[in-house]
Amino acid sequence: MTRLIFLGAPGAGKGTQAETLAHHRNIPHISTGDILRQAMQKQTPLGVKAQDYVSRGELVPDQLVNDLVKERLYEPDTEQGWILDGFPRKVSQASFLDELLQEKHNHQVVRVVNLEVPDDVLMARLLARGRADDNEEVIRRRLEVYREQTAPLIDFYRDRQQLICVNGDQSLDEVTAELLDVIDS
Ligand code: B4P
Repeated sequence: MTRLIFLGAPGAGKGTQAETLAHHRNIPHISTGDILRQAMQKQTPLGVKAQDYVSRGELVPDQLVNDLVKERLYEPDTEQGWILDGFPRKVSQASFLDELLQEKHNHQVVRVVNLEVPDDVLMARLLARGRADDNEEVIRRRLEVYREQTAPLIDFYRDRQQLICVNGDQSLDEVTAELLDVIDS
């Protein structure tokens, strides 16, 4: 059973690798960023609430993302496993997820992959992608938010012996190969 969380800075390759791995394992790839972007595109109530935060590079309020993750993890296609990409992004979200997984899976251990990539490489990748929130000023803010709010999760999961670190500064195929190697070991 594959139940994985992908951590990593903006541009570390979370979305890219989570998609590849989910396809490989035939399990759902659950990206809070993708769900928020779809909601923003369709201008749903969630999308309207999220828009301003995402465009400034800030995190969307916990209540919004917690609710969407809970709803998604209760869909039937998650029974054979799942990959969570971009959630949790704060210790408060990790605590929420703990409670949810205890309720859903009786707290079986989930593994957490941290993709490690230097800041200059992150910036270059995101500028090259050029999504709406990929301009230099917003990327700088996303990196700050990552350092302040998300990076503490590395120690949080390391202390609980759930953390696997992978070098994300390699070609796409090399990162995938290393990931498959470590999650199967
Ligand atoms: P996300 O969609 O999660 O965006 P991201 O952190 O920028 O990473 P992403 O997955 O898109 O990029 P990847 O590294 O794969 O979040 C966007 C926003 O949504 C957040 O800023 C926030 O506002 C909100 N949000 C999401 N989740 C939230 C939560 N839980 N709580 C609150 N708010 C939340 O790839 C980047 C680029 O690098 C791509 O172009 C890719 O092709 C390239 N790349 C990847 N791997 C590479 C490699 N090995 N070599 C060369 N290029 C590579």
